[in-house]
This record gives sequence, C-alpha cells and structure tokens, in this order.
Amino acid sequence: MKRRKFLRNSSTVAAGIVSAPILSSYKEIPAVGTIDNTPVLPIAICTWNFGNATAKAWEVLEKGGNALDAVHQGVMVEENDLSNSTVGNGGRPDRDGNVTLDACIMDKDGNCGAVLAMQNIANPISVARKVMEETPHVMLAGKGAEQFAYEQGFEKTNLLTEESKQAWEEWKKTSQYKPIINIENHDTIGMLAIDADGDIAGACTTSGMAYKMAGRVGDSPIIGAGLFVDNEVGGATATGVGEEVVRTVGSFLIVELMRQGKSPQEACEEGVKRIIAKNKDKQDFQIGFIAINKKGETGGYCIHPGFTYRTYTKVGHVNNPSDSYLKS
Ligand code: SD4
Repeated sequence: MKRRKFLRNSSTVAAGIVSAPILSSYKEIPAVGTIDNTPVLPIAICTWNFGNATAKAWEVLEKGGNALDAVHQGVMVEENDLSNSTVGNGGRPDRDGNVTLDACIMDKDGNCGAVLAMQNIANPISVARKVMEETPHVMLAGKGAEQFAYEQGFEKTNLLTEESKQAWEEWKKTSQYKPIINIENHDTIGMLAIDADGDIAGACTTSGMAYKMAGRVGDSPIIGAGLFVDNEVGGATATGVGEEVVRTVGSFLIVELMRQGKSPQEACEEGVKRIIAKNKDKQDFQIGFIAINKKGETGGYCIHPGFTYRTYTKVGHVNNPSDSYLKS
C-alpha cells in the first residue's frame, strides 16, 4: 500500500479494541463494597482485564514493595505472556513483519524512561527503566535502544511467534489497516500504583497497532500521552488509537484536570471529550483512559462500550466495566 493511501485509511478507520486476555493464574477476590467509594491504599490499577498483571503488582505492594517495582513487575507479566498479541513477546508485527515494542515508566519523583520501536528484546519496560536509571536521557529509539539493551545484559529474542507470523501472512492478502473496535490491536497495558507510603508510579507497554507502518510510534511510550504521573496529584494512562491520544497529550491533560479539582472519573471523561471534539465526523475508533488520584480514588472512561480496567486493593480484585461516551 502506498504511504498516502495507508495514512488516509488509518485516519478514517483506525479503531480500538480488545480481545479479552486469557487469565489463568490469579485468584479472583470478590469485591467488598465499591472501591471508588472506599479508597484504600495500596492499590494497583491497569487498563483492560489483565488480572494476572494486577495480581503481580499487588504481590509486590502487599509485601511493602514500592509502586515503581509494582508497576514494573505487573506489566512484565503481560510482556511475557505469548498469548497476548498486543504486548511484548508475541505481539503483532508491523506491516513488514517486524515486532517493534514501545514502553515507558515514571516514578514518584517525575523520573521517567522510555523505549520506542525497539526490536528483539522481550521486556521493553525493563529497558525503559534502565534508560531512566542508567542514562542521562528519557527516550531511546530503534537500534539505539536495542544496542543499549544488549549492553545492559538483555538477550536477543525472536518476538514473532508462529501464530503472529501466520496472522500477518493472512493480513498481507488484503493489507487493509482496519483494526476492529474491541476485537484486536488494543490491549496495551497501562498500570498505575500507589504504595503504602502513598507514592505513585506508572508503566505502559505495547507492541502498538498491529500492521502499523515501519517506524510508527504511538502514544504508549510518550510521557504525557500514554502515561503521566505527578506524585502530588495522581496518574493517568491510555489505551486505544495512539495518534489521537498524542494529539491531546491525554494522560498529562487528565492529571492536570485532577490538579484543578476534578475527580479521576470526571478527568477521564473530559479527556475523552477533548478527543471527540477533534473528531466530530469520525468516531469509529476506541480510546480508553484510566486515572487515579493521590487518595486512591479511580476512574475510567472510553469512547465505545467494551473497555474495562482492573483494580486491586485489599477490598477486592475487580474488573470494572468502563462507562463510555457512545452507549452502543
Ligand atoms: C498505540 N495505544 O500504539 C497503542 C495501542 C493500544 O491497546 O493501546 N493498544 O497506539
């Protein structure tokens, strides 16, 4: 497909969505009361129904671990899950058949690190953390990120599974860039946590939109777009068509709205409405935001029904259906 045609298609039909991840190992704990109305700390929250990831984060928090370790270890569960075709190892490739991963992480002090379009490394979130902790930079991209990862001891891994390869071969027959809302391409994990000390951290990791153009980077590794944390206020993270989240600097916007007094729920709703306002004639794509404030109150909002987010506190491990701008 020619670049111009591809760009036109992607802007008119790009859509968000979820193939619900298969959850096997976490234990479902019934919610006691409503978490939103009963803020309790510590807490871990993530986009979509990634119960294994929140369970891992909770394991860290319950032992007194900090929020940064919780989100790091939590999202790694999905990076390592080969059945998850939208995050880490086993992620869907770009249109040339290369799996390119995006991730970022942010701590309570506003330190952050990110890797963009990195190939051959199974845990981009760990490399993002190394960028944050071991370099004077915030972002490393492509070959530079991969080279840095090898220098830090990460192993070269083939990230294209047989299943992903077959799906890509199938896609090539039409080469149509048409992600279907809530069916494929949109299972980025963004996670926020508050630890027992009340400190907040966040992480976001994805293989990006399936069959994207080579070199395309979405919102997920962009601090302020796919993820933002301000320890005085709260945090937010996003999933869905990254181009739209970047255009509104969505996660930063939501944190700033909370700073101005909005609840996490109100801030997420306003974030989605800003995107809608820029897309009056085209709403056939999905965006989901989640947010948490310093008290541990949470919120989530999306464009199309179908988005959910997980919360894990001592009162329950819950998959929360998100309210949506469009009702059907
Ligand atoms: C991106 N926001 O690369 C990501 C895709 C996504 O769930 O959220 N998938 O645009």
